[in-house]
Amino acid sequence: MRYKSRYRAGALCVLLAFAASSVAAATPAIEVQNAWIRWLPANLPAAGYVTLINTGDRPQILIGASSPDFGEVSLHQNRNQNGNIEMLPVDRIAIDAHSRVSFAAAGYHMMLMQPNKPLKPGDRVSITLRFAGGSSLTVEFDVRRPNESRTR
Ligand SMILES: [Cu+2]
Repeated sequence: MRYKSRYRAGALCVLLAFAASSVAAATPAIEVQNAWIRWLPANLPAAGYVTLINTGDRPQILIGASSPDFGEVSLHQNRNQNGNIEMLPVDRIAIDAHSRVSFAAAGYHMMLMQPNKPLKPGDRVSITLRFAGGSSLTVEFDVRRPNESRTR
C-alpha cells in the first residue's frame, strides 16, 4: 500500500518537471537589470544598454532584438582598433550559466535605427530580446540623457 502511493508521487514529479521545461522554452532563465537607452540630441542614433543575468544552468545566447518603436535594432560591440574605437555588428552575445553580461562594461550596445517617433528623456521603449533556441524576453528600457546613466 505504501509502495503504491510513493509510485504515484514519482509520476507527479515527472509531470511537473515536464511542464516546467516546456515553459522554459518560451522564456529564458534571464534576469534583467538597468535597461536604459542613451538619448542623444539632433537625431543621432540612440543606443540601448542592459545587464543580463543568466540564472539557469545552461548558457543563453542573445541572437537579436527588435522594437515596435524602431525599424531596426542591431547588436554592436565597440572595439579598439589601433587607438580608434570602432563599433562592429555582432550576431551573438553569450551569457554563461550563472553569470552576467553588462553591456556597457563589455563594450556592447543595441543600436537603435529608424525611430518611428522622436524619443525624449523620460520615455520608455519596449525591446524584445531573442535567444538561441527560440525563447524571447520583452524588456522596458528607460530613455535617459548620457549623464543620467548611473541613476538606478
Ligand atoms: Cu553601434
